Amino acid sequence: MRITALAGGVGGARFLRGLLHHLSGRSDGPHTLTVIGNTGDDITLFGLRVCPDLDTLLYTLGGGVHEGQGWGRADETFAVQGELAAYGASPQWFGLGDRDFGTHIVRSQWLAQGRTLSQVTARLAQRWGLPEQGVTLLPMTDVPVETHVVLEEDGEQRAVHFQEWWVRMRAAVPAQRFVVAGLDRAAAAPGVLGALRDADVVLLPPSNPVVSIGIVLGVPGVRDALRGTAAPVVGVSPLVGGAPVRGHADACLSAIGVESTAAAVAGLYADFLDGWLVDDGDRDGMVAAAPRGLTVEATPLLMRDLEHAARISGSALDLALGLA
Ligand code: GDP
Ligand code: FO1
Ligand code: CA
Repeated sequence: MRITALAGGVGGARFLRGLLHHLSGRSDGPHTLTVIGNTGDDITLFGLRVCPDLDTLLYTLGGGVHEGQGWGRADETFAVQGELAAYGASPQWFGLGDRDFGTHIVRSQWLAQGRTLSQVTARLAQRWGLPEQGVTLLPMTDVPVETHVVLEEDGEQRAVHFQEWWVRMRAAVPAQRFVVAGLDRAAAAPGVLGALRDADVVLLPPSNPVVSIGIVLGVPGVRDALRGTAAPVVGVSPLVGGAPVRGHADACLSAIGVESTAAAVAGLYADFLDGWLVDDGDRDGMVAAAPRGLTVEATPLLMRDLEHAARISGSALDLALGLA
């Protein structure tokens, strides 16, 4: 079975790690998983290209992630950051560990040598053992794009990088809107549209619907490929009991004028979504407001550990196979 998934960082990575665990126990293999990762979070810091969502996917699927945080490396040290701080180098609000720096250094070196982000990501994925697991990780585009957040302070509008809003401001300043710099010139990376068109199943993990999935959907051709694919498209709600499990998805939804409900999030995908998995606690609200033609199922959606994530991803996959 050829499975294709769109993904942001922590929510996407944990779900997909669960999916691989689930697939390893199925008898109908072999299976391949193509992951289309969000690159809107990317940022250049200290001259290095940092791709937080791709790295979260690499580290999580490769067994090197800091489990408590959900991003960054396990067993991390911060000697380089200390040296940078001693020089007064900025920014100091974004924590980069020494092991993580290794990824950014080699990525930046390979990009400077003229390789595309797809080629670089494929090399990084080899180091993390993704091909052996049947996983291909594709950036959504090879063109550098960056999500910026428009803020209004004292009647003046200004835009900051998504990471500054998310990490430094903790999303506490209301966002007026999100602007993805470079997205108009961005073409889908090689393999992205084909992976959606030729899939047997397309899954949307419980990633942030605005600044993760929403950004991937903005890449020219992606939305059309999802509308056109013969594969069932099934999504998993990132909201549990009407609230995000972590992060600031509610602040992102409110910025685009969408309620923080499982039904409203499904509405963002209504033109291509076939199945929608919601948390048990959101079942009643969902049944009342489900877009027409959408098959909805409810189950506990908290990914407490690998076993829970595997069960949830298995439910999403079974829902999709029932619609194929
Ligand atoms: P990010 O890029 O690191 O923010 O990660 P994603 O965009 O992939 O996922 C973020 C979303 O994952 C948030 O909106 C969370 O609500 C959602 N999420 C995190 N953990 C869980 C969980 O255990 N269950 C569900 N259903 N959603 C989760
Ligand atoms: N998140 C934080 O809240 N604080 C940090 O200092 C931080 C550093 C960081 C470094 C590398 C990386 O891959 C991710 C990092 N994150 C950090 C997470 C990241 O900012 C966001 O959670 C995602 O980009 C939002 O999707
Ligand atoms: Ca992200």
